[in-house]
Amino acid sequence: MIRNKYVQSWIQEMNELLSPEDIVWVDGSESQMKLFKSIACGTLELIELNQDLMPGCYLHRSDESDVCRVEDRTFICCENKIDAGFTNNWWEPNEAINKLFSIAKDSYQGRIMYVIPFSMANPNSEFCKLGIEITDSIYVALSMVTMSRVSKEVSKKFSSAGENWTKCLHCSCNCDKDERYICHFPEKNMVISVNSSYGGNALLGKKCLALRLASYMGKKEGWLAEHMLIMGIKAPYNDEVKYICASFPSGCGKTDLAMMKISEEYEKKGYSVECVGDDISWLRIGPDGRLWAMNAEHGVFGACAGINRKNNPNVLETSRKNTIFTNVILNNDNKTVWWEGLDDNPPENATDWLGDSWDKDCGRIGAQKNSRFAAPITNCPCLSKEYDNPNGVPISAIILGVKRKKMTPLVFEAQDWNHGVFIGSIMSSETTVASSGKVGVLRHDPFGMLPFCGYNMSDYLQHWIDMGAKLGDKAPKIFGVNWFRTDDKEEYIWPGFGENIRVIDWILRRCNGSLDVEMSSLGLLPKEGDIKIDGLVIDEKKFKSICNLDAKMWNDETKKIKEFYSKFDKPVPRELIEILNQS
Ligand code: GTP
Ligand code: SPV
Ligand code: MN
Repeated sequence: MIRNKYVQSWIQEMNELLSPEDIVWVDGSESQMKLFKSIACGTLELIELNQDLMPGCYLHRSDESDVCRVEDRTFICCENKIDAGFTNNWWEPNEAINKLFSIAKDSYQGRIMYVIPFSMANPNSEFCKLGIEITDSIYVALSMVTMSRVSKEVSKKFSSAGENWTKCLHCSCNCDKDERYICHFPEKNMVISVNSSYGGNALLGKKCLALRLASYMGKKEGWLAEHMLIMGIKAPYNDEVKYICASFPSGCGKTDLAMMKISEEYEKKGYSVECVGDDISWLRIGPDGRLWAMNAEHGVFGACAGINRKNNPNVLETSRKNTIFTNVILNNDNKTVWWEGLDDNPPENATDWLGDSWDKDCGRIGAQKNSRFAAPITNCPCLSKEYDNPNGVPISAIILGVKRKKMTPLVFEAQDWNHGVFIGSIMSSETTVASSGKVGVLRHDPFGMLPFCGYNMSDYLQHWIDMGAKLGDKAPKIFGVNWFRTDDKEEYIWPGFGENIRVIDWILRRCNGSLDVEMSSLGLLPKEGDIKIDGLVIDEKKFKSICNLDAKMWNDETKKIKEFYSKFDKPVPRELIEILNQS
């Protein structure tokens, strides 16, 4: 129980609306989590995995329709439509609440109402944000404890928080996809989500609070909430670890980069990589005038597809204990999990994500394409000792990544901060399975924030420009990357994963001012030979092609950018228009 009259009156109000059988306050304690897991195993919401091989691990299967974020059913419910902007769906707040409450009414009947007081970012940081999620799903409750910070200490913080916390209401309902709504009320500091229990739709501290509402708060308070990983890199020519942030749209490689395993050869040369965060960064200007970043989360909600011992052993290792898997294959013989691409040993006696019997020759894939794992970030073998620093870490460079078969070079550098904001504003990337809708469709996704910016996109870009003006000559350099260029056979040209250290190396050297560059219309490109490819199996001609900008393709691209800018419902900052006109 929390001593805060605003909390108590909201719980009372929700109790009357939802009519639960009982109320359980979640404190995240080990004994409570143990109890929840045993209850969830009893109701088959969780399946216990092999506790010798994978201690503390469980499998969950979702409703067939409920496997990813649903952007077309996600709304910003602010007073004025223009404040949500053309990149968001808008719904008048009172109308939205009426509809959502009619769906939520009595929907907890015969069920438990779990009340989860949580903190996004370290609760000892002056920058943390408190929230309370109410849910009737024990799977959501367990996942929230992994992904955010839930503890007795956090609960105590509410007694002096007044009204300064976010209301997060989640109702499982009957998972009706036609009545599924993920609604954000920035002016009321509230989120309501009904009819989905999938991560980004239901773990309301994550995308809903820490990005959509936090981006709105950041605009008002002078900071940035971004879809970015944070990593530290030790390089032989730097005395200290340098930290960088990198944004990529959903499903384009953040978790992999944040935890990348570099080759022994690079380790021997004196490089090492550490992870601070893999999905959501909060960025502020510190007392020293530099940009500082902190991880808003405390867990990893990672995609399983693509994880294996070769490409990303650190990500695999992160998911080997105290992890909840969703929608992967169950090996019935040894009660472990499997997904396509994990290794060459598909289980013989297996059950697929839908609960049907499965084997490799049955003609169906067994793991849902957006199957996920939720693991404590403390599992990460390369976790930075700074991951929890209440001040965050100082940022030396910002990377803006996209997934594009053509056009965007492997790496390039912005001429200055505003040019970097321009590059962020024109990011165009292929859609992935992280969200419903067609996969592989190229779309503009500024800063990887298209689905997560909780306010008008013009104001967001202006806010980035304003942050740069405040940072002045202390602003980090901004870079673009694209690991995903393909050849005529549709095969990736760049080996990616651990070899991305070679690109990061170029970026860090550029931050030290030690390399020269080539000019291009998109930005500064590496000079031939400056990105090391020794020891790689890569066709030199193809490598050269991904390091350069094709003039005709860029020319076509500028037309698409103009078209995109013309869709904005408030003026695009003039600094960006000027850059476009010169490009
Ligand atoms: P979300 O959690 O949805 O935001 O995804 P993410 O941005 O964290 O992406 P993640 O690291 O889960 O990777 C997504 C997909 O990209 C996986 O299928 C990876 O195998 C693939 N991927 C990641 N890095 C690379 C790379 O360097 N090269 C190639 N070719 N593929 C990569
Ligand atoms: C994403 O889609 O960007 C994710 C997964 O990281 S979710 O948390 O569901 O948004
Ligand atoms: Mn993500």
